[in-house]
Amino acid sequence: MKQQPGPTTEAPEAQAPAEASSTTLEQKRVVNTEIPGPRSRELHEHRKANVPNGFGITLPVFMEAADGGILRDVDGNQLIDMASGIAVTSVGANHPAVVAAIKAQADKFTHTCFMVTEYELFPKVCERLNAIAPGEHEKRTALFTTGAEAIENAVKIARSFTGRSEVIVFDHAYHGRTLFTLGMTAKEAPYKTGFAPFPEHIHRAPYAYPLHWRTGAENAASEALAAFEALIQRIGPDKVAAAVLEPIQGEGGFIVPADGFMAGVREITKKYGIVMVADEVQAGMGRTGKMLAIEHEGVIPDLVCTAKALAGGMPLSAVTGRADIMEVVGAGGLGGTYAGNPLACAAALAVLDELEKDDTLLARARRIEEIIRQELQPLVSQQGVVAEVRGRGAMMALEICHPGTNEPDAPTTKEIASACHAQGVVVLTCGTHSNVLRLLPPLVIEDELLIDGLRVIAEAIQGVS
Ligand code: PLZ
Repeated sequence: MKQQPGPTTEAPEAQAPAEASSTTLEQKRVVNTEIPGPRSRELHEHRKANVPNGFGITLPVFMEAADGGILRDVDGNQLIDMASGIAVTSVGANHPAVVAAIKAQADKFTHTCFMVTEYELFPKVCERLNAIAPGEHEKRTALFTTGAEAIENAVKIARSFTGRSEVIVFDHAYHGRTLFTLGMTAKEAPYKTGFAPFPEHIHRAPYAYPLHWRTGAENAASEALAAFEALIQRIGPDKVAAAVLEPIQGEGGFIVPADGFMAGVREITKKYGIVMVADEVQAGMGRTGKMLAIEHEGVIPDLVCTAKALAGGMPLSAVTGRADIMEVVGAGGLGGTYAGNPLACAAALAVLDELEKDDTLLARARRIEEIIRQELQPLVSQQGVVAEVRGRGAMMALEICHPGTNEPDAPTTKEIASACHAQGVVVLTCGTHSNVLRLLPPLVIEDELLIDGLRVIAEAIQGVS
């Protein structure tokens, strides 16, 4: 066991391979201690004495450096990052161009508040997002700080535009932790426990979840759409302001909707003058192999919410959409002290440059899907616990069920995740029934490291099967 001096000490590390210019940590898994190691355990005790228990923790390990596909902890272990801080560090956690952009802007100024005096970075980010969002129509973008804030503002804008009050969301949806977005979020524990009452005027429709559709996957899209339209009829079409949905559901279980479902939602919302809002907070910004996940569906939503990977870890979110909708809110109706913070905007411009450079990173996302399917698809069997491998690009998941059934198996999922953690692979779980193992590696992870991580996962699964 190797005791490291502490989190503030700069430990020089193995040299980066010459060709990988951004890499400062050797891209290799290293497990020197038990995980968590002694120093992490010590720091975790300090945390417990100071931070409320309400902040959950996947893996109580403290990090001192992150780079490429590696997270290095304070005990000198190098863990493989299959989480990207929940789909945030897609270009890597210390991309040189992003770091340089943040430093350069910090030298100039850290804040003016865009509602007080202006700076060019803000509209520059908006211009880029206006070009990225699908559709040839004129667009506007409003910047905020968190994903939840973007969703809340999308709802405010849709209400303002339609003059209607009601909002439709879907089963398994996750939209945030603020009170309104918590009302929109489906899963009860741990998110909603003890926090009721939730805001009214939120209605829930089924999401076309192929694996669990009661009458069979082939009926998921048509029956879910019929239920959606019936719900609109029950509420009254002239009362529904917005339908908000994730093009691939994230926290709910990495659910890729049945073919035709998104297109159907588009058609129905158009028919009733309902604003369609795509929540791309988790799936967006290159994660799925396209800039936005909705592009896989060929659908043009009215509003698109982005956050997470947009600014490579700096807090920034956006609502992008049809100019006629976005311009309805009067001056002063939108904002926030930190909305579109200059450091975050500088980071976002650097991230967007990286994501738009020759399709390299988007192609990486698609390659990551190929590798994951190649390594993990063979685990799907009637006798095993892996019911399905699904997802798009670098947003992939395994649904864990009791063998030969579609019954969610949360304890086994937890056991697999723990086994991966012990071997130095940071995986996350998700799903309404906590039975989905999700993989969100940074897009810059090297093949060899990814494969090492996937083999650890495969072994962990074989260990419980
Ligand atoms: N919409 C689709 O995935 C955030 C939540 C982590 P914020 N998902 C990670 C946690 O347990 O708090 C998310 C999302 C989708 C909205 C959000 C909310 O984004 O930036 O966390 O507010």
